[in-house]
Amino acid sequence: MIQNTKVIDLPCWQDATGSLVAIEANGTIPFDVNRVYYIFSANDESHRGFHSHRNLEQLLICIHGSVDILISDGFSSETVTLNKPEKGLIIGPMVWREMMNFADDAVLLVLASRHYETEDYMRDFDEFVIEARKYFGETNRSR
Ligand code: T46
Repeated sequence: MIQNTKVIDLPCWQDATGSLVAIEANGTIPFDVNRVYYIFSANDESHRGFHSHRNLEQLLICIHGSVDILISDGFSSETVTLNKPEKGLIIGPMVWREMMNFADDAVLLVLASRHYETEDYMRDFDEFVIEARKYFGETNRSR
């Protein structure tokens, strides 16, 4: 996987009456949740994201429909399809993301570790690659 990202199976309780997914901060996901937002009414022409975050940690879940998430750590990239409510994608700091191929009925739910901070966004891909390579290079060296 791309560094600082992880696909997780969310705990799901199913019986004849339906299904329930529960997510606990600092349990199921490794951070406090300080913000929740969701994206809907997108379609297959919608292309969103195009940024990284310096500090933010997030869990993305497509709770209805499907969407592709392109993630890059500045070295390589990968596309993860989110297409079921019990599949989550954790994205940590210094990961570029783009969201595309939204199904018309897609609802992308995001649990975020921090409040909305415009200064946390990195929107220039070339600058992101330089900073991410420094960041992950240093992270790798300290392992
Ligand atoms: C991310 C991906 C997955 C707010 O006012 N508060 C918020 O918490 C957010 C997330 C957005 N906004 C405003 C800022 C913009 O005027 O909503 C508008 C659309 O936001 P943005 O263009 O950043 O949306 P996306 O879909 O490109 O990116 C969002 C998140 O911003 C980002 O953190 O990781 O979803």
